[in-house]
Amino acid sequence: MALAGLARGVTAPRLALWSRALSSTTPTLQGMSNFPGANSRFVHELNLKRSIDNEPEPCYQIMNKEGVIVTPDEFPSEISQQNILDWYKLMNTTNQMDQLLYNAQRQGRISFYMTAYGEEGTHLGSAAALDPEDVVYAQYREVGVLMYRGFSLKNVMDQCYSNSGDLGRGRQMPVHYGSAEHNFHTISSPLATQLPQAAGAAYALKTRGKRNCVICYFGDGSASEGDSSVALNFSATLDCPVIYFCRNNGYAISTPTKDQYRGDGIVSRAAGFGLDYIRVDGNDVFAVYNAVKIARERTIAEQRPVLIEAMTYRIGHHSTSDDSSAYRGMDEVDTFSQDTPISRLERYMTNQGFWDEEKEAELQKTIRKEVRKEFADAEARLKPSMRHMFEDVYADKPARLQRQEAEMHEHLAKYPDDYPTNLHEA
Ligand SMILES: Cc1ncc(C[n+]2csc(CCOP(=O)(O)OP(=O)(O)O)c2C)c(N)n1
Repeated sequence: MALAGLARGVTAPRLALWSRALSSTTPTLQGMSNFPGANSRFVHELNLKRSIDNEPEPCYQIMNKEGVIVTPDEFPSEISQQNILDWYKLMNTTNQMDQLLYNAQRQGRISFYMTAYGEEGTHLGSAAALDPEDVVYAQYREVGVLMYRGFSLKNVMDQCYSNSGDLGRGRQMPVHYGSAEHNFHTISSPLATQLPQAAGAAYALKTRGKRNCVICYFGDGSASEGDSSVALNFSATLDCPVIYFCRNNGYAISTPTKDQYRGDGIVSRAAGFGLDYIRVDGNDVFAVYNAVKIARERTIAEQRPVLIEAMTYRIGHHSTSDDSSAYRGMDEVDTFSQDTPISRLERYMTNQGFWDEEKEAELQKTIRKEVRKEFADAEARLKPSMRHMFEDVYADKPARLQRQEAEMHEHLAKYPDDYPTNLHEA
């Protein structure tokens, strides 16, 4: 009867159903509170807990800095030597591509760029554990995930050059990749927008009965956006098959993590929202692989979201618009540069006897040739036709867009010397 007074507007039969549902799911145990909001033990000592007394979440690792497998039983036996060589090549390819495109921006040849130095282990380890039909929502520093799925060097270069080969027809800033063919949603600059979208996409997979999941990458800085909490809560309450993959690289541009949060990183938030979780060494590609593999199995089988926090370090500047020497010392960068996902994997391969200096030199030479060729081709390609500016938003172009397009053409015809229209496709 006490309930009746609270549930205004609810008819008696429905109320009876509610109370039956409540009593069947919430056993009234001796000494347990039985509130609808939480079922927990009663205690009789006053104890205002200090969150800093909690032990920090451990960090899962299989391979140490020296490239030694510290827990052989944990090594993913399905990963072949060829897989490892392919991962290593792709990590180095993104590295060389980063160098070239970063410098190209400094020379004014492209407008913007972001490197992923030091975070290659989070890309390859996670991408390899997914199914190609799993849906990716990325932040912007995860190009290796997309390339693992088959997005080519040409695709990358064309996008960064905004040329006629760009799948987005030059309408996005460089590094804002997207590819329907690779189940990779187009990057958007406003931080954390991808997190609630990922929960929604995962809910859609679930309602369609697909045995796939969504993976959503984000940085420690994005985790401070309100959208991040919204997304974690929606994904948990709607039982969504989604993996939230945080790359905790120590910085959000110039804001170090010590100014970003007071809790135990990002992983500690998972339990609060009811997600399963693991913290992993992001520089250990095998540990990342195992973490994503188990997360994927769990989230699909049990329709429970998972949060993975991969600990790593952003070795490069935030982007071409940043000079990180203004807010961090070179000694810190030097220290972290001694132990990267690439150097660790190289040590592993050398320890295992299938890599040496000669092979390394040969690989770097091959990659340099491939990267330079695609770079030169992309630079030589024409820009997209200007008509694309007015396409692809509406199935039928509205009258006002048709008017604007006609105005643009009139304007270009009036001032032909002021616009490099000859660099664009017709
Ligand atoms: C809503 C919003 N606020 C601010 C920015 C500017 N901004 C771009 S990247 C960035 C830092 C993000 O850091 P983090 O999520 O840790 O990713 P990281 O760059 O370290 O990979 C900021 C503040 C933005 N793009 N969107």
